[in-house]
Amino acid sequence: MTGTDAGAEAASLFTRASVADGPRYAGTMSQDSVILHGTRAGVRTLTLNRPDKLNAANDELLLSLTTALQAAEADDTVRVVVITGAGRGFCAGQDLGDVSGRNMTFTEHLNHTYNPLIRTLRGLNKPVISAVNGVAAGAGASLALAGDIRLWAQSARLIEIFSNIALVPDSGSTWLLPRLVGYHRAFELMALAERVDAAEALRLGLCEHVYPDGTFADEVQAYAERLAARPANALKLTKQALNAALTSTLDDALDQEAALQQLAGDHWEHREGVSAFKEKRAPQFVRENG
Ligand code: T3D
Repeated sequence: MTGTDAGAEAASLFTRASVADGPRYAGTMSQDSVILHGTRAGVRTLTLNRPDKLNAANDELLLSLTTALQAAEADDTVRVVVITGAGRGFCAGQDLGDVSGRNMTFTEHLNHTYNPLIRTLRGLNKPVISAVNGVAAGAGASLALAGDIRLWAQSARLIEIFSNIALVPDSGSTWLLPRLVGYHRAFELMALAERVDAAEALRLGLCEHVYPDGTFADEVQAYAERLAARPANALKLTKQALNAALTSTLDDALDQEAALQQLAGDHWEHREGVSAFKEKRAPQFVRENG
């Protein structure tokens, strides 16, 4: 399949499904957009859509993705966000064709594009799944690592490729990767720009699950729907607690847990969970008015 065919295939998933037996994804979608949006069963799927360039990131894509994440946050019907790529790539990092004529320093560019994106993604009050359908390189690798849950297709691979063009890893890779694999393995992956395949990614803890390429999109949707049925307020507070704990002392984490537990315990979700346990039924955490 060529990149163009792959883009058309990704776009046609929306078109075909919305007229067939129940939409696979529904919602707004335009074929020329660099980010395709689709929502089904509380799952908002954002698809990077520059398949001819393995979804390499230009400014339009980066700013649109940040805006799309903010829109997902503001939409009460969205309970889980999935980020994936159209075609055979997830994201090949910065579009290298876009760099030379740029009217910004590297620092300005990162502060204008990648850093707001990663901050928005990591700060989202809803679970974000990085659905890594193919190669994730450079800042695309950072994006692949940044999700709360990382699901990989069998043929996906991750490359901390920055040193091939004599740059420093960015978009959060220097913060995330050593926390996942330790300083030394992180340095080696970055220094040698080694490819990490799906089996190795699973072993290293860079992803939670690997699925066959052929059923990947369906597996991701099914996983995301499981997550969407969980208590949204409790997951929001869990994210806040974990993110704060990543840089805090045990003492601070205990204080934080005590404060957040009050917010969780006062919420209707907690009462529903306890009632469901006593009544020996499944809890119902999805309500129209949140
Ligand atoms: O602010 C700043 O600018 C600093 C921020 C930096 C963040 C970064 O991400 S730096 C890292 C930038 N990315 C790269 O260096 C990766 C470059 N790409 C590759 O090395 C390879 O494409 C891959 C290893 C990712 C995949 O290889 P392969 O063999 O599977 O595919 P391919 O044939 O190389 O690529 C397919 C097409 O995508 C090809 O176009 P063509 O020849 O068919 O017309 C290729 O040029 C294009 N493409 C892939 N990556 C990029 C790209 N075009 C522009 N920019 C890319 N990053």
